[in-house]
Amino acid sequence: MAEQQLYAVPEHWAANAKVDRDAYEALYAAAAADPDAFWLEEAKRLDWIKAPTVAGDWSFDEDDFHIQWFKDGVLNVSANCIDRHLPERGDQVAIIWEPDVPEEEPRRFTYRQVHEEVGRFANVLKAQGVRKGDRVTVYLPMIPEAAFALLACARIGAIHSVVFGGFSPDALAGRIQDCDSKLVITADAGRRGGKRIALKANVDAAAARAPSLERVIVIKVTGDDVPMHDRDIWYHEAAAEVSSECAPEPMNAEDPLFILYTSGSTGKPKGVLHTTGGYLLWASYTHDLVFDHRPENVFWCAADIGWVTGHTYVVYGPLANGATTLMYEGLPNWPDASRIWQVVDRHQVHTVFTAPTALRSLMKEGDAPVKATSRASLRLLGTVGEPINPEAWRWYHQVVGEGRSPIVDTWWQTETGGALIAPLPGATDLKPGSATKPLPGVHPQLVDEAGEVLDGAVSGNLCITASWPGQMRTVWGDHERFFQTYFTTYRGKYFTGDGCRRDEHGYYWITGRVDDVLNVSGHRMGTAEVESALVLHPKVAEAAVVGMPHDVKGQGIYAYVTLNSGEEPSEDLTATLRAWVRKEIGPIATPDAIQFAPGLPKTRSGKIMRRILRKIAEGEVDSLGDTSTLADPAVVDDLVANRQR
Ligand code: 6R9
Repeated sequence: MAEQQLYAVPEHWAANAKVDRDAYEALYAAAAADPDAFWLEEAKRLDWIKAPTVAGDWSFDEDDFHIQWFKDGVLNVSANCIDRHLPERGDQVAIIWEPDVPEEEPRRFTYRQVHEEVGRFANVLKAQGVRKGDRVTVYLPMIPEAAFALLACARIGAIHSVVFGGFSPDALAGRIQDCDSKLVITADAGRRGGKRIALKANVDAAAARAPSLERVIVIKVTGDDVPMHDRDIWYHEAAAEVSSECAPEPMNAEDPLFILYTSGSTGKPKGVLHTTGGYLLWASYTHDLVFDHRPENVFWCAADIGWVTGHTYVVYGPLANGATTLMYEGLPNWPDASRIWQVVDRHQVHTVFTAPTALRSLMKEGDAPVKATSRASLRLLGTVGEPINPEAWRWYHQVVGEGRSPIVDTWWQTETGGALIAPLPGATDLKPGSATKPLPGVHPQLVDEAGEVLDGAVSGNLCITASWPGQMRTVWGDHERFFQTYFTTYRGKYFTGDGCRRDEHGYYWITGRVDDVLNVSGHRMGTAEVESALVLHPKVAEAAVVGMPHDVKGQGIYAYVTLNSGEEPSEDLTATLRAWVRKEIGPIATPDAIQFAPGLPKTRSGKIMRRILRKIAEGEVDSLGDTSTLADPAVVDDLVANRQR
């Protein structure tokens, strides 16, 4: 099989890597044999105010359910990401910022400058009454101030909740209310691909539906004219009033660091909570191992800070390790398909870490835009967010990387804090499309539907049997939902929601979600969220949403819509409903196809049979399976006849 082709560790990597094959095996064995000793030793990579004496204290069992790591340790995340580097690398560039518009000048901040900026930002927050434990919502474009805002929250012990700038006012309002946040940090507007995103206007619209909101700090980015209300203050004005000296707050390892909302298979998005010590350790550990971190290398994770990848690999991991991290304001294919590789040349980037969807969209433009650039500085490539198809993998490896750079395909989730299954560039032979093997300290297991453990080369549902420091600790405000969602499908195990195959070499191949979560361009989207948005429209009676294969996005959104009686399907209505969902949730949730259906396939008990809807959306109309249990089997013929392409 072509996918089984092995790409051996390149010689220069094998000879020079921090962790080679033997070292990986030794680390894996050590972490399995004595996890507590292993993690207490690893914890030394952080700077503790009080070093922990215990590592993991956890149980996934219902009677005794709890997850804690390093619980008697005290530290501050921002001091770990900034202050402790000052003696040795105060003048090293910590953050390179590349603007949306290529003609504009990049900005660079040394660790010393980041220290000042973060101290000042922290004092602005304090002056607004923000205290340890308060929630601060961050709704910003990819600007350096976004990193400063996160680190400023961490410095004073406030809990940040970043909301992706592409989310609608409604989605933003829901996320402000859910964690009862009183303060939002935003910008007048954002810039992406030459377009404006009206962030401040969105906050104003959200405020009407978010009564907890008291204060909005506005960063001037575009200079757009925005109305300022009583609750609004300009960041630059507030910053002029305060000093840049702010002592970091001592935090217990289990104090919350941030909330990040993510989609599940049911209900509203969940506020995933990560805590201070375990999360930072996981960010540092995985960034170091998976990317073979060296302080002299420029590291570029192209994710937005609105997603967990941006948290862990733009901000926390690299800065905890004293790296130079690149933040890019814009889009991968704007102004043209050379942009990413031009940025690589401009900043002599060593590692690029991006999503398969971005690669597929660039691949469509051919090799010329890549070959127009040098990329001589590139040594390591990474992917995250969704399975990478072997074709895109090979293009990345051969055309972008010219065969010399390993690809680290990192599998993980918002819930896991950082990578769990990923190759190490100097240790792991690669197979295109496989995230390869678990990191030391990670214990994956495949189970069948009944929960039977599957050994050897098999496919099954992916569980993790033991806690790791970067694991989420709870769903904000709903600990019961945390337990129910992740620990009841297979008792005593963390269930990831992913299907997975393990091959004869023990390599893991993630096959995608087995629940009702879509992965659209690497973004998680609950089918239930899109359905709720659709049925809010006055003409819609019922909606069912499934995924469909999509060349660039990986998965597209296919919506079956039943209209209220008296309403007629039309192309106009299709456009209206697409715009409606965009407005309700955000552009990433826009349905790719809408099929008007007089009825949906339901069992006699009224349950929608999504299996059938998925098959039709996928075009597999000849393998619909058993439809005899349907209340009205005839609806299927109509659905098949009117399938959207
Ligand atoms: C980091 C992130 C998590 C879901 C996850 C899985 C999919 C992520 C992947 C991958 C195959 C990879 N996923 N990385 N699938 N190979 N390397 O993406 O977090 O947004 O929470 O999404 O993404 O299905 O369950 P998140």
